[in-house]
Amino acid sequence: MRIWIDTDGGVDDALALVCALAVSEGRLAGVSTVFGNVSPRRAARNAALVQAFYPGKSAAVHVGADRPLTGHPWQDAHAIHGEDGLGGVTADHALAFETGVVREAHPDETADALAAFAREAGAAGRLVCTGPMTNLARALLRDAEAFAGIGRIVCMGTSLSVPDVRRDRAEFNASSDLEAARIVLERAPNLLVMPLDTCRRVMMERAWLARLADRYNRPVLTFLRRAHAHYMDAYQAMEGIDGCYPHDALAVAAALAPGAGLFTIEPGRYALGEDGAFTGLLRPDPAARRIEVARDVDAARALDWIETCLAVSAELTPLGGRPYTGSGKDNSNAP
Ligand SMILES: [Ca+2]
Repeated sequence: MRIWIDTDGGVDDALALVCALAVSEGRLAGVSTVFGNVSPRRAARNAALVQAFYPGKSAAVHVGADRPLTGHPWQDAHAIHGEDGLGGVTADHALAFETGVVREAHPDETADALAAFAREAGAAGRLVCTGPMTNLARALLRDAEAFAGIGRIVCMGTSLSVPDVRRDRAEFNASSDLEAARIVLERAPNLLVMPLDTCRRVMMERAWLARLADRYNRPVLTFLRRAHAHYMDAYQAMEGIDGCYPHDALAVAAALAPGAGLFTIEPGRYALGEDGAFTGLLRPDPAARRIEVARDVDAARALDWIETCLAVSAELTPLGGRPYTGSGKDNSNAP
């Protein structure tokens, strides 16, 4: 299995990366970043940082699209994920990561890197998109054929229902670039969509994460626990829960552990809602292309799968000391 993660650099993205690194024994085929929770540059730094807990194994992080396909302005999600996307922990760490890991590039070059991965990996390729779908849409527009043989594409985004009509949109990733999401639904082969409301059936409690961080006692676990503090505080304020939903890690689970029986996956034909609280909603449309959707999840099994990933991560990462190698300078604080 060859794994590529396309991420927008938030807290659940960091957990998703850790899970992907666990499944891939600490080495991904590549990472690309997109605007969303934070800027794509910031997201690249965050992805490099997570990989730095696995010394000597960092894959290149390609900086991708910094705006939707329409070019319209976008809103980040710092209120939920923190200014740096990781609950402020990056400031404390005075982070360094392996020099040369982050590749500044034109969004077209990053789209081409994604397509090159799809072409080379073929049936072994697993592409997981955990942010707005802009990079994948760009890649499909430029070289759809490259994706024809890919093993699986999983995108976290869209929603099957409107959880709360007071919301200004149905889901963040799809609504942040609706045109890109539409292109992905129309063209991405072997596509599985992981909707928000399915993800919200898995509650990751603060005490659960704290317990695992203590049990597995590695810098990467301490980092995850601390990065989640702000995120969980935000959910506590918004929804009164003492935890959060591991959206992006569930997308990774669906792509990398299809035999684990975590999800109820059904085919369907959908268009995307475009107005207000319905923006990014999956609306049944008999004229649309058939895709697969994770309609339900076994929450207990999903949490067990994440725990297994954290246990494996503990084995893969060094105990104590600075987890970082090299001395990459932080020059990407700007959102
Ligand atoms: Ca994300």
